[in-house]
Amino acid sequence: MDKKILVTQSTIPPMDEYIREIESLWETKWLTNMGSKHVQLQQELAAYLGVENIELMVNGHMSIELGIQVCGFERGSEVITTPFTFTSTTHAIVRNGLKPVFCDVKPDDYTIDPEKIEALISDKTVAIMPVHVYGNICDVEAIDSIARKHGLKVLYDAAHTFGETYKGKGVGNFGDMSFFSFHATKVFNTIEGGAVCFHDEKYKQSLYDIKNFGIHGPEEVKAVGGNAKMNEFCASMGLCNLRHVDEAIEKRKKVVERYREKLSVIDGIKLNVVQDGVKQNYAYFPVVFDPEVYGKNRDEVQEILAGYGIGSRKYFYPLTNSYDCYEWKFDTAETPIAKSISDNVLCLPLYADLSLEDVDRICRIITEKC
Ligand code: T4K
Repeated sequence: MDKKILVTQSTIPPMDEYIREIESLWETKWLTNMGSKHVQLQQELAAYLGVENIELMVNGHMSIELGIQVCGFERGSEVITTPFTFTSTTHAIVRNGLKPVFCDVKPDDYTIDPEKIEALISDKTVAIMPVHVYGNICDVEAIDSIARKHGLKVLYDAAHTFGETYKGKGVGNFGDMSFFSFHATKVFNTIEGGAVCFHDEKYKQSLYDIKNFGIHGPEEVKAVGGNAKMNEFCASMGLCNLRHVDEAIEKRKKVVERYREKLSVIDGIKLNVVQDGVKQNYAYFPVVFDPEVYGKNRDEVQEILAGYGIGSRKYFYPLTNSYDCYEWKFDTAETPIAKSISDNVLCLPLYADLSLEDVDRICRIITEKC
């Protein structure tokens, strides 16, 4: 039986490094509630990401959900977003009592198509929520100018873009807020975790309140917050992983380069775009199959790979505008490019420790189509 390869694998530090990091927790017995690890990680991440303001959260999803919440939009307002994303983005909008309005994506990088945004703006629109999907950075300049013209907030789902820069600027600086995920499957992980990066200082207190019950002191509660704190064990994992993340991204780069070298010559396969001005993090390796030219469809390729013990994932199928859990019924035909990408894309295995021999094996199977 061939060695099993999963679609990704968490990057974790050497065990003794993590144990050293958490040793002090046995002395202090301070396990959560913004302890020293939380404080340190928040500072180190602000520096690494090159952002002024950051608030750590329990996971990426709650970062989005609570980030939207502190904006204080009226219930029933509309948020323009894309359906080509993980469940979380659209759920976070809906769980805030807001209506998602779906905009199609661009065929080259699968991010929101700015040319199609303005037609979707109504008197109920309050924000645009684009997704830097696969680490492809949205057209931040065009989105910014539309948002300014119409007085809308821009909230980026930056879950896939840890450490990326655009024209030398940390990606967390664009728009009003950016939401990061530090889930186990991400380029940088804190086991579970996430963060909100934001410009306006006024959100500092409200984000803190919302993640910590609105407690200002032992006898003082000033806001109706919940609990979305990152604990000290997760923060410790983050501190360790941050020391190794550049090395991990370098290793991912080598994997991606090998995939590109082997797969770019195959007809009927479209590889992810390489964007100008972007320092990439090599988060995902999406491949879009054209069944007419390649001779097999995406599902057949996934099945063939699975036969060799190789995992792949249809990130992101189905589109979120096909879900029937929302009170509104959307039509995926309104976002034809997103539909076509979602129907044909397959993310191949990618993680720092994936060997180039394994990449070659995966590419051989795809090249030989059997
Ligand atoms: N916005 C976007 C655009 C996102 O993609 C996500 C999350 C979010 C928001 C929300 O952020 P979080 O709240 O999750 O922080 C995964 C992740 O759970 C999810 O974080 C991620 N996006 C999504 C794209 O993928 P699954 O269902 O694919 O995970 P799972 O459990 O099938 O794992 C995939 C592979 O990863 C496994 O085959 C092996 C490996 N793995 C997994 C886990 C859980 C590990 O090596 N270690 C692990 O601990 O959702």
